Amino acid sequence: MTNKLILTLMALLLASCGMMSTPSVEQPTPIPTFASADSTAQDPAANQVPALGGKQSGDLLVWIFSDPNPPSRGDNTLEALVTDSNGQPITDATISFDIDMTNMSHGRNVTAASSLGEGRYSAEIHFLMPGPWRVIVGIERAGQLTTVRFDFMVAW
Ligand SMILES: [Cu+2]
Repeated sequence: MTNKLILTLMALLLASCGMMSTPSVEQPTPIPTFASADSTAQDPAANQVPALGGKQSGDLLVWIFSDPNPPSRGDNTLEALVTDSNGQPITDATISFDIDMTNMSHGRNVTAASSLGEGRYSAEIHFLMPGPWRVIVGIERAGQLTTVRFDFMVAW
């Protein structure tokens, strides 16, 4: 099961590498202020307007948050909020964070996220170095895998 998922992820990564001829000109994705799971005050899904750091893939909307914000070298909490296109939280997905630098590879580093409920998923992430990083959020649901990529800068 795990090996199958990893192979699928690798195949998707290879496919996306082949399709993107100019990945280096991509603008880093700003990461919005972290909102903890028990804070519903600024839930970006509530008003159905994509926040900074939010992306759509198929009928899924994905936001990424970091604590601290901006993400910094060392230990960070990454949180993903996943909803359908109507802003309804997706609570039954299996979420993973695949992180690496975009200007050099630090090898494979995939962390399974824990569900916090209400479409929120969280994991502890360690950034080895400051600089340009990306996280590929893997969303596995009903046997289907969707990946959404976010590029951002990690501070000192
Ligand atoms: Cu590095």
